[in-house]
Amino acid sequence: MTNCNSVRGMGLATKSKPGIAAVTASENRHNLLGLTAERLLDIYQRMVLSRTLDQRVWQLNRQGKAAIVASAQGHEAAQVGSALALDKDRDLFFTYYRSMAVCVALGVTPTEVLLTFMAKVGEPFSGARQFPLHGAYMQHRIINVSNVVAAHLTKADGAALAFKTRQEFGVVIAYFGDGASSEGECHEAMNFAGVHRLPIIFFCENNRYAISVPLDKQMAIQDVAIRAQGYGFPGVVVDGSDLLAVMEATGNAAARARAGEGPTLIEAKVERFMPHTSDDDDRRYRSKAELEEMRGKADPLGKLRSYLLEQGILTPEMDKAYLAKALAEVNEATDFAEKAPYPDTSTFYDHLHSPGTRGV
Ligand SMILES: Cc1ncc(C[n+]2csc(CCOP(=O)(O)OP(=O)(O)O)c2C)c(N)n1
Ligand SMILES: [Mg+2]
Repeated sequence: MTNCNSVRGMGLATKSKPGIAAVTASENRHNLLGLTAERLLDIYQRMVLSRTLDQRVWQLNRQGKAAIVASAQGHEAAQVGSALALDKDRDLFFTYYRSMAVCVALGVTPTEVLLTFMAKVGEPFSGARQFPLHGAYMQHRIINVSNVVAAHLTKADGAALAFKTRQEFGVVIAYFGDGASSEGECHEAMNFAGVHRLPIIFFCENNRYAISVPLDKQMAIQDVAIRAQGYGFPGVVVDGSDLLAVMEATGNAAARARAGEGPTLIEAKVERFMPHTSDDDDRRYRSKAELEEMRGKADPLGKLRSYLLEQGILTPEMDKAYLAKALAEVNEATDFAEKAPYPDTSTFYDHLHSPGTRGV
């Protein structure tokens, strides 16, 4: 870590075991994190499932069956890696509109994901009253307060303050984008968290765009992570397309938080493979060449797949089987969600304040 409290990379690629002269990073990386081959394959399958589901929601949107999608394609390693580096039974996940892969990682099923995008009965976040994936799914400890950019960060502080006050040693992770980091509420939340040394991880998925606005029109610095200096806690830059690097950074931040050392800002550099949402046309502000280059360089699935193949953990046959399994699950979920009814108008006032209660 440098003097300015901001680090770039987490050291995984450079660590070596004493006495082993030429240990390459690729031989060692998951062992260093204590991840077994079995666990890695499970994580990879969650990423494959998230990508497959995400592609399906786009198809449903184009068929007029899903109102809107904010895609996680390109963000999967950042989202899945960070979520799975935490304790799903103890921590709290304050997501934002692009967090489909966080939800899939934590166990929200493909059927539930499609029910939320199609606003059908059985939708678990808001009873189909809200934007997809918005509301709360407390069984999975997921809270998605609002579509208002950065508005959830102060609420995430509140949850972290509760953890601290009750001495529960839980950690809050709050997900947001680079554009959100320019909002006043983001600064207020980070300042408060720094002052009170809250057990919170601010997890910024920096995809270089806030809709069509490029990063250099959002901020005059290179890394969002640098901002942590102003609030008195570490800022970490991590390659958000590298699952293992994300898991290490998030694990370290969680350990700091649980030890009472306070917040960490993690900036995961990612690429957004799709337009901002299904209502956006990104051909108006970025070129095909730019997109193709980033898809080649920063595909989290491709990177993890190569690593697993290299390590002999995955074979091309297994890979094919995983994709087929994900597709079969998503097809089954699609059939279910398409047949599911929309909420009956007699339930209009249900779920307005909290799922399962009458709002009036
Ligand atoms: C307070 C507020 N201002 C503007 C919007 C409209 N809006 C929705 S998403 C978005 C861009 C946010 O970009 P970023 O934080 O980088 O997240 P990304 O979508 O890139 O993941 C904007 C401006 C909003 N929802 N809330
Ligand atoms: Mg962005």
